Order: sequence, then C-alpha cells, then structure tokens
Amino acid sequence: METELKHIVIAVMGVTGAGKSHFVQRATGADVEIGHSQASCTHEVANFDLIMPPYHVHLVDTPGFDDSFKNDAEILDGIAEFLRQVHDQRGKLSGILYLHQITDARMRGSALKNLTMFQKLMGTRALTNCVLVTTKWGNVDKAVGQAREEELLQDARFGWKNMVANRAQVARFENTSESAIRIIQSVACLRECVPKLTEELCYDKKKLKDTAAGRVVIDTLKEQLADKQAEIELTKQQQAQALHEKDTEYAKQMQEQRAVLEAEMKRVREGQVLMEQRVEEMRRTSEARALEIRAAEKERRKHSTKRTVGRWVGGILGTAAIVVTGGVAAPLVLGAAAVAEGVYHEEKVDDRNKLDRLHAAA
Ligand SMILES: Nc1nc2c(ncn2[C@@H]2O[C@H](COP(=O)(O)OP(=O)(O)O)[C@@H](O)[C@H]2O)c(=O)[nH]1
Ligand SMILES: [Mg+2]
Repeated sequence: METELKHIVIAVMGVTGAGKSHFVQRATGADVEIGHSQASCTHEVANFDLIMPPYHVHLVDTPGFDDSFKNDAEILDGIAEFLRQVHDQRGKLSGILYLHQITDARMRGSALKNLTMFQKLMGTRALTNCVLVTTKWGNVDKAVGQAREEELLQDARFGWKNMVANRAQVARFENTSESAIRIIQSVACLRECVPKLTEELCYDKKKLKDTAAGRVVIDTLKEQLADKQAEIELTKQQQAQALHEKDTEYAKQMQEQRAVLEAEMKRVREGQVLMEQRVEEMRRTSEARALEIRAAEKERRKHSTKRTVGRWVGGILGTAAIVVTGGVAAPLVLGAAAVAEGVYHEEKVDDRNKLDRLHAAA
C-alpha cells in the first residue's frame, strides 16, 4: 500500500517553546523530545513520518532562530540544507506551519526575529502554502486569546496581516491529534511550493549570505561580533586592574570569562564562514559528513563484534581455568573479567560520543 501513497513534506517552524515538537508528537504519536524549560530541545531539522492516506507526510520539526546552543547562521544553514535536499530529491513541499503561542501577552524580541526570518525565508508566493498556527489555547482565558489573535491579524507590525493578505491561512491548534491532523490536511492537498530561500539558493545560485534571510543573519552576526569584542576588551581591562590590586581571584575569574567569550566569538566567525557557502559547497559538506558518519558507524560495528568475540573467548578460557584449578583461579578470573568489562565499556562510550559529535555536526 505504501508505494501508492504520495510523499509530501510539511515543515513546522516558529520560536523556541511555541510547541513545534509537541505538535509533531500529537500529529504522529512519535517519541519527540519536548522542551520543559526555556532551553531549546530541537537543535537539528528532524523528520517524522505520518501515514495519512493518500499521503505519506514527512513532518519536519525545525529549531527556532533563538536556539540556546546554535547561532542564527547554524540554524539558517540547517534549514537551507533541508530545503536544498527537498528540492534535489524532487520532494513535494506542500506546507509550512508557523507556530505562535497565544499565551504571549507581548511579541517578544525572539518572536519578532523568528517572524522576520520566516517572511524572508518564504517570500510572497509560498505563503499560499503557509498556515499561521496559534498554540496553547488551554493556557489562556478564551476572550484574552481571541483579543490577542485579533491584534496579531490587525497590527501591521507583526506581519500576519500582510501574510494573510497574501493567502496565508490562520488556524488554532486545540492540543489534540485531530486538531493537528486537520491543520496538516489543510495544506496536504495543495500544489507544492518553492520558498524564496530555495529559489535564491537552487535557481539563482546565491551564497547563503546574499539571500534575503542570510542578510538578516549577517547583520546579527556583525552585531554579535562587535558586542563580544567590546566585552573581551572590558574583561582584559578588569583583569589588568585586578592584577594591579593583587586580587588574583578576580583576575582569574576575568581570564575564565574571556576564554568563554573568545570561544563564543570563534563560533560567530564560523557562522560567518558558513554564510559564504554556495549550494554546491553545502552539498559537498553534507556528503562528506554523511560519509564520515557511515565510516564511524562501520568502525563501531567492527568494535562491537570484536567485543562480543572477546567476551566469548574470555568466558570459555576463564571457565576452563576455574574447572582445571578446582576453583582456585576463580577470584583471579573474575577480577580479570571485571577489568576487561570496564575497558569494553569505556571504548563503547568513546565510540558513542564520537558518533554523537558527528551527528550533531551533520
Ligand atoms: N497546553 C499546551 N501546552 C503546549 C502546547 N504546545 C506545546 N505545549 C508545551 O509547551 C512546551 C514547549 O513545547 P515544545 O514542543 O518543546 O516547543 P518547541 O520548542 O517549539 O519545540 C512543552 O512543555 C509543551 O508540552 C499546547 O498547544 N497546549
Ligand atoms: Mg522543539
């Protein structure tokens, strides 16, 4: 039956905490990591399958442009890579759901930034396939929620008015699977869309930094770089002053703070390098990462086979030694087994960490 299903892609976007992963969980029943604090959970673009005849929906959870672990360049790079893959594999991008929590009394800075990025990513034409979805209605008085929804639709500063004028739909998520499915159904049947970012990268062959969304990120990175430089300068002065006053404890604190700031500055610079990529380079980078991951997985499997064989051989020899010595060698054999198990465990953790690092970078 599966072969008869039509494969479509629907992306879920919005600020951290808007309820993207929760929505995906409600729609698919999958074990999606949901955030219960301000720190974001979804750092990578992640695909979840939903069989909804006649469609096989690839529901794609994305991180917001306010992630606590990744900067805007890394987030945009991840989204750009996802859009490039959908385009290259002739995937049908049927819809983009933009989630906004109705519990927010005021549009926070991060919410405004995400909205700006969303509009830059989509452009105008793809808005036909966009749904502006409000969430968390259960956590707000209905009349208050309705007033906020009205404000979102009327106040031109929020961009919703313009998006709706350009055929974006509006929906309320009622925190049930049926509600999630209804929203998905409202875009599943639409003709596929090509977001502005896909157009810019795949047809106009622009570098990420020259796209509409990229330009916003470039400005943010420049500001962040200037801020970090100023902070580093300040810690240098404070460290010198502390040393002059022989306050070694405070001088040490300032040195540590500077090291953190320098590491952050390095990440911002790496972000700037990412933005210089063209779509061909993105492809090469992601192919190289995929190869690295495959090689690491092969290596891990090889190690795990070696470990299993080692355990069996060790077990047989150990038992034989205990039998031959009439039990005298038992403490020795058991001690050796414990040491070997410790080594196996460390190797396994090392392999796992290496793989996790590669997956995180991919
Ligand atoms: N009551 C209610 N809680 C929600 C809703 N959507 C999300 N949440 C909660 O909001 C928090 C953040 O959700 P999450 O899906 O991790 O947000 P994400 O960062 O956008 O992926 C979690 O505690 C969710 O359980 C909703 O529609 N109603
Ligand atoms: Mg999430």
